[in-house]
Amino acid sequence: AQSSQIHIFRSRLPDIPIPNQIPLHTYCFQNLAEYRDRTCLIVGSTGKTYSFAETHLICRKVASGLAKLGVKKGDVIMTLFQNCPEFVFSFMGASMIGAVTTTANPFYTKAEIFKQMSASKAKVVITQSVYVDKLKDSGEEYPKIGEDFSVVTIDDPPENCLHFSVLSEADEEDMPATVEIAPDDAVALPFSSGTTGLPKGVVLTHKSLITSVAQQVDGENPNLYLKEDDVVLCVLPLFHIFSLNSVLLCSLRAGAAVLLMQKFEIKSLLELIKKHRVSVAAVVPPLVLALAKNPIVDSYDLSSIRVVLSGAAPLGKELEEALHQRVPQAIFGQGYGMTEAGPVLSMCPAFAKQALPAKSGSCGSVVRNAELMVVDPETGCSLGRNQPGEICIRGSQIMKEYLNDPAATARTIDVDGWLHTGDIGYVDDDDEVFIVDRVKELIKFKGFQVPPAELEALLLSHPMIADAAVVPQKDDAAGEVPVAFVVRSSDGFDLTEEAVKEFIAKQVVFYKKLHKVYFIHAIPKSASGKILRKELREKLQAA
Ligand code: AYL
Repeated sequence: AQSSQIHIFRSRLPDIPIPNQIPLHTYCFQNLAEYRDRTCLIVGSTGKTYSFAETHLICRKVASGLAKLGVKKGDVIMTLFQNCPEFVFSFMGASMIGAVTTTANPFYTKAEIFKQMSASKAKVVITQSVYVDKLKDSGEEYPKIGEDFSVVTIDDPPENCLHFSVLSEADEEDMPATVEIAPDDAVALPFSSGTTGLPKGVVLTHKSLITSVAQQVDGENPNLYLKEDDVVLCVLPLFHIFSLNSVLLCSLRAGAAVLLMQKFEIKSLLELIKKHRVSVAAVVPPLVLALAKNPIVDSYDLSSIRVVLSGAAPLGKELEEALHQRVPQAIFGQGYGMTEAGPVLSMCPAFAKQALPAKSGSCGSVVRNAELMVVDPETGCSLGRNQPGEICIRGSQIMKEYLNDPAATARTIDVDGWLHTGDIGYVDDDDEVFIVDRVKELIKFKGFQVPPAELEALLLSHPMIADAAVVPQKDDAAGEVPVAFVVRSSDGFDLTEEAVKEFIAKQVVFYKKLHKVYFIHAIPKSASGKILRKELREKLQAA
């Protein structure tokens, strides 16, 4: 019998007032007067620091400079770089004039960047000179630098590009006086494939991001307690929402310093942790693996670390315990998020100011001012405790929509406002969330998204491939890797695994590369033509 009862799970911490009627930059710098002279940003590679007052001033200058370049309210700018202070200045500067930042991965190929450029209609790209070639093409339909969009580089600008000083040295007093920003206006446009299909622009508004940050760090008893003297490690890329939200925006709001690292390299990471007394480390499971297993870790002083927050992919208990032995004083826990969810759904309650206990392996409990529901994927019925089903979330933090894609939006956010994650999990007797499986197509390589549909479309463009499907295969180091099942076309009899791998590798960023290609006679499909991914995954396990 179908039960009509709806089980809604809420945080064990009480709801808090959230000032989500103001713009994001106003919110993040709201307490500036209390910590103007404290360190806001530390550049790992050079040791250069920026105080909160300096950071705020440069953001305002960049806002003014962007306006002078013709960027108006609602326009999109793209950031295309590794972690650097200019990311912060650009993102916040854009927010100040009501513009939207789409954050792109600098390791993307030209084709991947082009897709994000055209979908987002970015007017300005802020980048490093080494990446400018990725923005050029002789193709007719390809937009031209200096004509169709402007390119600003933070180092020596190549031909037709501008130097970042045109932004950072603009007069902050020249800012357009009358930009009215509504809570429902977009501020960030990360790309995500969500539960199915190709990457889509995820419209995150001022209200969504303020709500999400507040759910983490605001109130009498913040769920993720960041102190003014904290130094928060920012080694995960800021173009991904985990780092952008839980590291950067949360630290700005809380007055904590952010240590920016361009990329993960174990020795310099350990050096910097020691030198700057890093106290909060946001990590992904592969980074936990490196820290837990690498013998050089033992010769470094990690005593400053008090919180290790892992997210973006499942963290094994054994792995967590292995690292915990090396950093025994730290509290370990997970955050669970999804770009579309704003992104945080649940956070370890042991990070709270008045800490609550949390079990190893749990993703914490649902954030405050939000509702979580678990639904049976077959029947759609709401499930009670300890029963695994699809995790759904509702609250002001979730995305407004997918950019220009009402159909995809409607598939993800239902008429009652519930966002369906495509993750299978349950809530236990202590209100802790456990993620046990994923029903969506998405593959996660070291926490990075690999959308199967994107690789399948590329495979199908190969003349010797008749049909293809891409599924995840478990991997110790990366969590999951993409592997392909390929049906050769009638003239494709001599198509090799190597050729297929190379064909894909040339067109995608490193983490989307195929690790294995299996040739089969037909891709298993449902009557309606949907790939039966579960069957393929089972084939892999049997192999
Ligand atoms: P996206 N455990 C298991 N799976 C996870 C976890 C976790 N802790 N976190 C994320 N995932 C998976 O959009 C899950 O399948 O955002 C989810 O639907 O790149 C998918 O990754 C979403 O991938 C935080 C903590 C942000 C985590 C995040 C996650 C951002 C990843 C802020 O504080």
